[in-house]
Amino acid sequence: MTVLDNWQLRDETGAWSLDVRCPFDAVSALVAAGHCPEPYDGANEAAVRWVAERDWTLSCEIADPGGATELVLTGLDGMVDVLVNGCHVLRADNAFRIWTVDMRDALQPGRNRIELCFRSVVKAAGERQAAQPVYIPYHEGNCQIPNINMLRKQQCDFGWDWNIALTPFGVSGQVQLRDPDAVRFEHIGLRQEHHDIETESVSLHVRAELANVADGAAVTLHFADRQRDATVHDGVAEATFFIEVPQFWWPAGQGAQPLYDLELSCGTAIAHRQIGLRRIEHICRPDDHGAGFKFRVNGRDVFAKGANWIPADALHGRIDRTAVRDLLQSAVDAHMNMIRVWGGGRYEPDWFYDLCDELGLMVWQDFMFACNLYPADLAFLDNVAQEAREQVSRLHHHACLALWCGDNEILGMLREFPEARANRDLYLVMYDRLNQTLERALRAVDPSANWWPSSPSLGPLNYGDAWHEDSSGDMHIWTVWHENKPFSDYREMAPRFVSEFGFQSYPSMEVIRRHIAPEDRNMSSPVMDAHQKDPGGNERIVATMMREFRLPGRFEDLVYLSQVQQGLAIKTAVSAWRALKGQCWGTLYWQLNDTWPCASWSSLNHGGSWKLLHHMAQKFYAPVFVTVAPDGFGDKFMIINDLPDYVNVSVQVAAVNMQGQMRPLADVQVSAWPSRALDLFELPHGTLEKDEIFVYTWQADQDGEKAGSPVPAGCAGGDFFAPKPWKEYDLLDPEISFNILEKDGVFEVVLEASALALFVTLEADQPGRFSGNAIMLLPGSLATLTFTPQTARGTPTFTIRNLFSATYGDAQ
Ligand code: BMA
Repeated sequence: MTVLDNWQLRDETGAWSLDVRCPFDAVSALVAAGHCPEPYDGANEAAVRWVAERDWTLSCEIADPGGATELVLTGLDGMVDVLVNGCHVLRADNAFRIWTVDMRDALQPGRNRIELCFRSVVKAAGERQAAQPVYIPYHEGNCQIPNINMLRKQQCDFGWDWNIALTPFGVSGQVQLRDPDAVRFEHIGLRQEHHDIETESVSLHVRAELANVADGAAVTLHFADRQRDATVHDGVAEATFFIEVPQFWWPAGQGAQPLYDLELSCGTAIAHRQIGLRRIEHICRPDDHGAGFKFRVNGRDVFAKGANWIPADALHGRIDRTAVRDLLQSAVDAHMNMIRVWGGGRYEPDWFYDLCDELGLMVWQDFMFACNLYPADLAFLDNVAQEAREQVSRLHHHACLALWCGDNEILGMLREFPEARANRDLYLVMYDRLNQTLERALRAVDPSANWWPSSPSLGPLNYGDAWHEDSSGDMHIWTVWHENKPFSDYREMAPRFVSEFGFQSYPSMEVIRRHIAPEDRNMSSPVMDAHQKDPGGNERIVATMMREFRLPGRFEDLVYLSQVQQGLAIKTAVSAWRALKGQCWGTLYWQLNDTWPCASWSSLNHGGSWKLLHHMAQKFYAPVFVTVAPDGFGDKFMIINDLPDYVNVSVQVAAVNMQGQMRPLADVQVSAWPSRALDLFELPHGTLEKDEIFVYTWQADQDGEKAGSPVPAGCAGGDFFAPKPWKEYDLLDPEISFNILEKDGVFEVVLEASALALFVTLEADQPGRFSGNAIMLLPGSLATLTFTPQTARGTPTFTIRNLFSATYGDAQ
């Protein structure tokens, strides 16, 4: 196939014209060419709006294409009419589909002109809404620009409660020419059959659909050092590989991720796939509580630990593989084993799922529908069915792919939109048609796929409230953030699986400095407001802070404390639900990453650096983890073991006062099984003095057959827990001193405190990765944090913060 690479983009007025290469989005291209200000800086968002409010044409000239007379277009992001030498050959209205055009009737000898006419997406969305037989509601809080639900493109493109509304459009894939008569693989259906767990053997069934081949043509397949020769019959060639002793693919933390190459060839047509051999079962059996929700991988129940994935940038033209790899690597580094590709974004490119295969990140994949209602006419449903079939065909073979889910939060919207409340029959039936369309399309392409109708959902055909009902299915628990409940409210729920819960913080100072001018660095400045898309979000952050902490006086301390607070909120939730292991089987917090620099629920900053939540996640998602579960009687210490086997653990608990004086309380040895969380002991209320908190450490070593083999990372740890809000403690100035040593471009910072120091955090004036942060220091013991700069640029200047420096001292 020939890639058409050199294009010219011009607007309807003729005022703007620029050269672009696919993939691109128009907003990024105009910014890069200096025609628009950087939209992520200051309050520039509005200055870029005009781009999507007009029509644009993308054109290129090609020489006589010879036999390559078919146009193949992927990622056509917008409402696009395709013209060849002025002849209309296609209207494309779905960014998630592959479009093909036979150009033979329109081509001419010599040079040919191809034009992609992009109708303003803002106008097109409004026109489509006006043409609907009934109004189709969309979430007005999320969609700052109306009617995104009319368009099959990324739903967060018109804004979201974390996204800038830049309405990008363009080509996120490629435009290519191909010979319509050449042999090609249209679809490669792959199905793994895992035989009984004793023998562990696996059959890989391959069913290749080909175009332009005669019956009897030969297809050669190579897999795992084996070769099969198949013959085409009715355009299909089939083969099975039997692997007696497979190397299984495992989620991160459970084992390795071996990937086998599969190659198919038929004449000049060649296709490749990377295959991880694994069985992922989605188990939702009725039980005493309701119905469970868990993933079983290769026969082993795996607690899903992770976060929600949103697009890596608000402008798809800015997304690149290296930066995405870094984000996904950060997820794995924080002991995550699953991400949810959320339904308001996009089906990610192939390389994204390749990375997840390599890293051992299971993917919960939503179909791209979120928080809005959608049309249910046949043309729309046909379009969606085709989209779903193509996406499942493209992605179903990935080892990482654990679950397909119909949408994000539409069931809640059916209760929220006044139109849907007034006419539930109509909108529920429309919704069900969409949902059934997706399920059918999925099963037609991959009958063995795991399917879940919606997130959250109590289960198939149950349209109840999975935001508050914890007996079955997956939950979105938003009581703390959206309903302003205290952190302890997380403990009131006994969910089976939590696929969303979150708490906002501000981006790190290193990010703020890049995009917010010094004079705007005030929490309620209009520019900071412009970087907060959740109405009331800033108030929620500060109001919660007033409940939990003494309020900082300086902007930078407030930013820091917002991240400590976010970390504590999510840690409270994860600790509570990991402690229900056996009944609850997963926590995916909202959200892993950011699309632009803004106040949000993310644990990674835009650009990939770690917020304090991510550092805390690395600890609270550790495979062996000790936690405190307060109840009416006292504080119960519990241990969770996510390793594949049991471990022997010793746990030491002490009371520590603000000076840092320790009073040992308990020292126990236990054998911790992976199947469920284990109670260690309970210390009654009154165990601690007024100025004391709990400090505890643990060390695990593997027992049984594995004795002597190295214990994986994350098996020894330490933590601290305050049973009262932090503002009730009279902290002392820990007078932290530090020494910096440089070794091969990595900076070691050795820290020492004179009193108990809490949430001690280093910041650098350049991008890079710290080995840890938000740590506790006890007087008399040194702690070392390392900083690895992103690029070598001289010795960084470090700033050190802790709870005392932010909320006492100068702040008062
Ligand atoms: C969830 C998500 C998003 C939203 C987030 C924060 O419901 O599905 O729609 O951004 O909450 O409000």
